[in-house]
Amino acid sequence: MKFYLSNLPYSYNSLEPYFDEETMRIHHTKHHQSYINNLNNLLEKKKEFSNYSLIQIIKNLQNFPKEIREKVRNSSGGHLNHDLFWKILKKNTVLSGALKKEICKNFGSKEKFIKVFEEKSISHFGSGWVWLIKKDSTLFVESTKNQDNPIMGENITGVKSGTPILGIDLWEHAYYLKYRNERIKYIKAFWNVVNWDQVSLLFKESK
Ligand code: MN3
Repeated sequence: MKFYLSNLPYSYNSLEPYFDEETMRIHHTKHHQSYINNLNNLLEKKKEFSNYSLIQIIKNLQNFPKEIREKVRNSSGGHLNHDLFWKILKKNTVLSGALKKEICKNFGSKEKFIKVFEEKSISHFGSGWVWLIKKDSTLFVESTKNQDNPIMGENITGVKSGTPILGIDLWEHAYYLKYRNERIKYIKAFWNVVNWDQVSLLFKESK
């Protein structure tokens, strides 16, 4: 097996009461695991891609045969998106420093950024993700469908590409056990578990 599920850097109950333990456990061990299993199964049949890293797969989807391209797109995106999502979750961190300055420069204030991000999340139809994306020297918010990621490129996702430094999972499996049909409550709760230290690190590392 080429790709595998990493342990979370925290316990399943550590984001309570905002993200509940049962959702975190199922989301990580079942949903994320199944994207990895699907990806490994697809690559098992296509040995010519066995030396591709996850990023190489995602950035070169056009190289995959048409009959498996959509499946590779969904499973590789699902793996990468969840890896990022787990990393940017932690309670009790504060937005500060260079990232805060950049968010204020691009959106006006932290509050205005949150408003833009929430509006994008609320208006997104169906499953997908909303991202804070860095591209050159700007930050912007975009949503992608299903398990697409902004690094796949505009010709695949239909939205402006760039490096995601923050993202929210808008699939029902991310919130339905606790928040049921009230996606808005989950989106509001998300701000209590954003790991701003990690988002700052991703901001600094991305070109
Ligand atoms: Mn998910």
